[in-house]
Amino acid sequence: MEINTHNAEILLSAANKSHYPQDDIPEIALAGRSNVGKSSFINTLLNRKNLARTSGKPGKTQLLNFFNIDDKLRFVDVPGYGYARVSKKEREKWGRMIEEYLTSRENLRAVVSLVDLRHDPSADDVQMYEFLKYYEIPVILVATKADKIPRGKWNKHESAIKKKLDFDKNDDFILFSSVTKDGLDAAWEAILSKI
Ligand SMILES: Nc1nc2c(ncn2[C@@H]2O[C@H](COP(=O)(O)OP(=O)(O)OP(=O)(O)O)[C@@H](O)[C@H]2O)c(=O)[nH]1
Ligand SMILES: [Mg+2]
Repeated sequence: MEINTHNAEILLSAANKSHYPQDDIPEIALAGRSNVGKSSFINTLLNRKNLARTSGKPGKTQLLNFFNIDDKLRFVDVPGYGYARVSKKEREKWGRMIEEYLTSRENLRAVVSLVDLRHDPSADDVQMYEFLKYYEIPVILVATKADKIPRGKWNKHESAIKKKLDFDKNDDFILFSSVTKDGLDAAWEAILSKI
């Protein structure tokens, strides 16, 4: 499929089902810990500086943000999990919002699950991966911030992440950096194979 990535815009932000777009355009959702680089991933794939707003302030993205790409594909930026400085009540609200989307959205083709290449996946990362496997949602695992690890150590970090997640070798695994753009082509290839 030919997609003109220049033709990208934020479409809407949704708190629940009633706000989701009503059509058959395929969606790829981005999930991961707060600050892992979800919004940066979107910006890098669309070659835009700040379409999906990024910040040093974790927990900034609080709604499901739908991005329209050339009327052929949507990215759905999901609020980050594991941010300690939000109340329990707020965390539960996020949980329900994310769960509702992931378990009932027919447009969803795959989830790009982002983890930080530098660290072992957190308990939340493991839980998210298990959740996606349980619901049989195709996963594209993206290990971000690869620029912060010397290339010679990438393999070691990749193995540690796969081990901790009990990674399914049928899922895609992509080493990625929004700074160097490593993994950009592989990420697009994986996404286009799912839609
Ligand atoms: N060095 C480096 N920094 C990155 C990379 N990706 C993201 N960052 C930085 O990490 C911080 C968080 O990035 P965001 O893209 O806003 O993270 P997010 O996952 O969208 O965060 P929330 O919206 O809070 O859930 C920003 O300061 C980014 O510049 C990367 O590949 N390499
Ligand atoms: Mg974000």
